[in-house]
Amino acid sequence: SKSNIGLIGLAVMGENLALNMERNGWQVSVWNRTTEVVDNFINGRAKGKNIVGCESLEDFTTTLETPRIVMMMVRAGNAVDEVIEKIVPYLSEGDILIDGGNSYFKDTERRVKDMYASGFYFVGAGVSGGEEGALNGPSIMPGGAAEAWPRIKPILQSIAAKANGTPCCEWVGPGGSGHFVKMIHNGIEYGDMQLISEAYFLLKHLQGMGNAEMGDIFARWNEGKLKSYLIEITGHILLHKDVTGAYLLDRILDVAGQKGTGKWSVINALELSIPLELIATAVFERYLSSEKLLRMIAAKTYPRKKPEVVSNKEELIEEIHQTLYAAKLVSYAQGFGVLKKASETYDWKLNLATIARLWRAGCIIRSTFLDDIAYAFEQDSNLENLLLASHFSKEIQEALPYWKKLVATAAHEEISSPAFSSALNYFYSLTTDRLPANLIQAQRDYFGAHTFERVDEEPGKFFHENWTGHGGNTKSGTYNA
Ligand code: NBP
Repeated sequence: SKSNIGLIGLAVMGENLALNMERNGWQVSVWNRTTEVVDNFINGRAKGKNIVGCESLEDFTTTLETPRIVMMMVRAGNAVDEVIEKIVPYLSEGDILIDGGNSYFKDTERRVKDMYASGFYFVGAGVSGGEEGALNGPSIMPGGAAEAWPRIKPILQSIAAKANGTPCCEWVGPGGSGHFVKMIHNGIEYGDMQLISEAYFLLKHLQGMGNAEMGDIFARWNEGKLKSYLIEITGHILLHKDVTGAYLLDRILDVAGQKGTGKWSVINALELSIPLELIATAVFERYLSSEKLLRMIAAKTYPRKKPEVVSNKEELIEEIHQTLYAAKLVSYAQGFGVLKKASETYDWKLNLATIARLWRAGCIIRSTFLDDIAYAFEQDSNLENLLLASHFSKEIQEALPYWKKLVATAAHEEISSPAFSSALNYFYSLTTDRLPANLIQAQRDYFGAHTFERVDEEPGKFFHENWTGHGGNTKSGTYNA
């Protein structure tokens, strides 16, 4: 019989997705550029399963029921275009190509258009959950040619993670929107990881706490409003010992790697003129962590006193707990702000509640907190900023006394907590109706005749002042880049 779906690319993600599909009752054909990989899979983990290994792309396409559904799990970038180019001669009109890799959304935007023009339906689907998610149920964020959705929906929803029975796989929108949403998911993941790392660092240095005790604290936090996969695994990581019986975490070099999706999130936030400071901080901190040698030299130039242990331990733990929550909320408020602006800019009509629900299970940022976010957007689909939702404003008000105290203590004790303080400053800037931007406007007008609006005049009326008495009357054009 013919296969229901074909999968291209048998690295860690593709292999596990194929097994997931087969387990859910679908017959799967597989192809990989390096044929040996196919053989190893078919004779290994796929043995005895309803999975058809193919040596050539031509064979692969003949084993599929038509119209065909082909999912690619290859490295993002040129590899995707190469596979498309190679497979298209064997496809027929109406066939569907899904790119499940971490492709850049603008590439997906282009591929959806080009494939439409050739009579094919292209879908860019973000897949999150790593190896385990791919096997047992990832979060899937498909977008692109909407015609494909009814056909791919049963397969993708069957393999996706379920949150209270609902699959974490829903249609996101047109063009590259699925990959954009996945990109922001990853950016948020960077932010969450940075925040958790700052919490760990403050527990360690403001209390001199050991790994076992911190592991217990994270386990406890995982039962409350911070309940999430990343909090859970942090608890496990803290307690993990290597073969010598030492805590492994203490032996891992403090240099963080990255594959670019955090950076892309920030670049796109800059392009959309929307603040995404917390994620930007997380990305920049990874860069700074990589400058280990420079940090070692600088540490000698500016020797640091040992932080003083904060006396009230339970209070400090609560300060960190509340700060972690509040700063995380700021990060999500910024992330969803970028999604909202992207939706308007690219006319994607994203449903932010649906997106929050897609992330409740299967993916790395899964958490109970996303239920509250979904609820907030359900109550008000035009919500300007998550911090304005009544549930969250109560939470922030509760956290604020702890949050500002902790940021001040960390600063005083000379412990870096850039994301905690960035979040607090965003909160202060957001919640004031007078920023010092009046001075910036004055300076811009002073040196460049960039003009300004006045509080005592209509908005949209621009003025130029002859600040020095010898300037001309010629203004610069008013526009915002
Ligand atoms: P990789 O990102 O390491 O990609 C390896 C696969 O791409 C292999 O099957 C390889 O074939 C194939 N490939 C390459 Br490289 N160049 C090719 C080309 N020119 N033509 C055809 N095939 C080519 O694998 P992965 O980690 O499984 O990730 C797959 C996708 O899923 C990526 O886009 C990744 O960003 C995304 N993703 C990964 C994770 C994760 O946790 N790893 C999670 C979520 C999403 P070969 O065997 O012949 O070299």
